[in-house]
Parts: sequence; structure tokens; C-alpha cells
Amino acid sequence: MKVVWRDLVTILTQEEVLDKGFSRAKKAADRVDDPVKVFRVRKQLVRMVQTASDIMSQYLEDTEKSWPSLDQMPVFDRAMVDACVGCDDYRHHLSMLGWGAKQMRKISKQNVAKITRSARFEVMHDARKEAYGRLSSIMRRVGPSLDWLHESRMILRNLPVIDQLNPTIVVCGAPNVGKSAFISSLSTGKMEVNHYPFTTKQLHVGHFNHRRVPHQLVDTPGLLDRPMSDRNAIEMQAIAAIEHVGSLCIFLMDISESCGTSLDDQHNLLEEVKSLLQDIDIIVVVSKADLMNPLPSNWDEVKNSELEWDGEGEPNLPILIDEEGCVTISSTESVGVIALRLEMARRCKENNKTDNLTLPEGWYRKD
Ligand SMILES: Nc1nc2c(ncn2[C@@H]2O[C@H](COP(=O)(O)OP(=O)(O)O)[C@@H](O)[C@H]2O)c(=O)[nH]1
Ligand SMILES: [Mg+2]
Repeated sequence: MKVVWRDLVTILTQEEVLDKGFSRAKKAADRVDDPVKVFRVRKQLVRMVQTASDIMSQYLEDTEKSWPSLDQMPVFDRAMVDACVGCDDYRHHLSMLGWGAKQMRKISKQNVAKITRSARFEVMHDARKEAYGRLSSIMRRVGPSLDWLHESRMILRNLPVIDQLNPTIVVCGAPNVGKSAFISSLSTGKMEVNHYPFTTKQLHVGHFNHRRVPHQLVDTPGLLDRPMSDRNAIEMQAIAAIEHVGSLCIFLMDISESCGTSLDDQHNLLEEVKSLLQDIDIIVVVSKADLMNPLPSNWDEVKNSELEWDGEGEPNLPILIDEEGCVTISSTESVGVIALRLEMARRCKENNKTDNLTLPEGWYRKD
């Protein structure tokens, strides 16, 4: 169900498909052997028409089938396709290939009938020529769709990869509040930087495993880190896609204001994020706890319990809490991060419980 755009093979141009069809047709005709000239010529011409049509229509059908169907695609990928190349165009150009293949098979049938019905060389040759002309004209109609698919493949190959079957935690907050530091401190591997091909915006993805379940952490710089009065349709679509895959949102707030954004503006951003990600459970977390003076009162307790935990099971480690009673962490000192990670995994699981009743789109219940 996961869409792997990298696996799409290159798309031939209409000239290349025609070349392929006609050169294979010629080879097939050369192999025909019959001592009686009229039979031999007839067989050759029939072979040419059939082979050319078969090769080209098969190519078109295989290509159409090898592209993921929009109806079976996870919602995140579909929203990306829509934002990048447009779902209507996607559907139209793929269906043009199917249309072309059908027309070609029809032409082959009709002109083969003409060839076999006649014993006159001129009629037979004309029918072959006519078939080639009609096949070429169908290819000319399909050509722009092949070009479109070629271009789209280049774009779709670079789509960000999010596995919608695994929990996804969206990390937001103003610039410099510590989102990257937070994701890095939790991630086992390196943070991947993906690009939305349709904007200059990026998507940063980190991963951690909890009880063998990979959890994805995504940060969307430029998209959810500043208030924007005029997000364009494409950016809104990216946000909708993010909302759809998100199981949980962590909103980081830097109360030291060392990030350069005032607390008021951070609160405004929080309200905006809440309205944009309406369907996602949001936890507000205060970052950079190590800068607090005094340190949170349970700093040592949290630090020690995190150090003592052996990584097994799902203990309830104490959450780091600041003076105001807010959840907090220090990514640089690694305090409160593991306790929060356990809480995030719990929340993701809880939030998925209800989702399990409604299967992901494109999945069918077998009862
Ligand atoms: N003292 C302290 N600094 C932090 C912490 N987390 C991030 N920073 C610093 O804050 C700055 C911005 O962090 P970054 O993760 O790049 O923020 P982002 O823009 O939200 O991704 C960097 O200089 C970090 O070193 C933290 O927990 N404690
Ligand atoms: Mg960052």
C-alpha cells in the first residue's frame, strides 16, 4: 500500500514507442517463410500489423498499470500528487494510455481482416500502410500524455516519504525553539531532509522505535513555524496531508524567548496550528529547560530515572515539569526527553485505537 515513486521506470517518448513497435514488426515479418508468394506476403503483412500493434499497446497498458492507482493510494500520497502534478491530470493522462492501447488493438483487428480477405497485393499492402498510419496517429494523440508522465515521474520521485501505517508525530513551534534539536535527540538515525517538490519548503523526518514500532517525527519548516496570512492552496494541501498522517502534535515553546520570537507571537502561532491541525491531539512542551533559573524542581528525579531505565517495557517515567506546571524538556542536556518519548508513544497508540476501526483508505475488510 506504501507508494514507492522511486520504482517507476522511465517513460519512452512517442517516437521511441513507434520505433520499438515498427522495428519489432519488421523483424517478425522477416522471419515469415512460405514458398507461395501470396501466402507469404499476406502472412508478412499480418505479422507486421499485429506485432506493431501488440508491442505498442502492451507498452501503453504496462505503463498505465505500473503507476499507482489514485483510488488505492494513501491519503497523504494522494494529497502530494494533487499538489505536485494534479490528480485530474494524473487520472486523465494514465487513462489516455489505456485508450490508446484499445484503439491500437482495434486497428490491428480491422486491418488484419482487410489483408486476409484479399488476394490482391495492392489491397494487402494498402491495408498494412493504412494500419501503420492509423497506429502512428494514435501514438501522436498519446504522445503528450507520455511526455506529461515523463515530467511527472521526475517530480514524484522526490516526494517526501512518510509511511502512513506507522505513527507520525508532527513537531511544530516558532523558528529556533529547538525542534531540530528535539528530533535529533530522539532519533536513532540521521534526520532526513525531504523536499516538497512543489514549494521551496522542506520536510525533516526523524525516527525512533518504541517496542519495535517505528515512530516518525516530522518538522515542517516554513509551513507550520510562522503565522501566515496567505498560505497558498498548495501549502494548505501539504498541511492537510500532514494533518492526515499525524497521530500527535508536539508544539514547542521557548519561554526564554532566546529563539527571537516573543511569547505572544508563539501563542498566536499555537492558536493557528490548533486551527490548522484540528484533528490532531496537541501537547504543548516548553523547550530549553536547562536555561531555566531555577531548574525545574523535579530535574534530578527525571534525569536519574531516565538514566536508570534499561529501555525495556513501558514504565511511567516522571515527566519534567516547570514552575508553571508545564511539560518541559532539555534536548541539549537530554533531560525529560525520554519520559516525553514514552508519553508520546502512549498517546500515539491511544489515538490509533479508534483509527483501527476504520481501516486506512484503500484497504478492504474481508468479512
Ligand atoms: N540551551 C538549550 N538550547 C537549545 C535546546 N534545544 C535547542 N537549543 C538551541 O536553540 C537553537 C535553535 O535550535 P533548533 O533545534 O535549530 O531550532 P528549530 O529552528 O526549532 O529547529 C540552537 O542554537 C540550539 O542549540 C535546549 O534544550 N537547550
Ligand atoms: Mg530546525
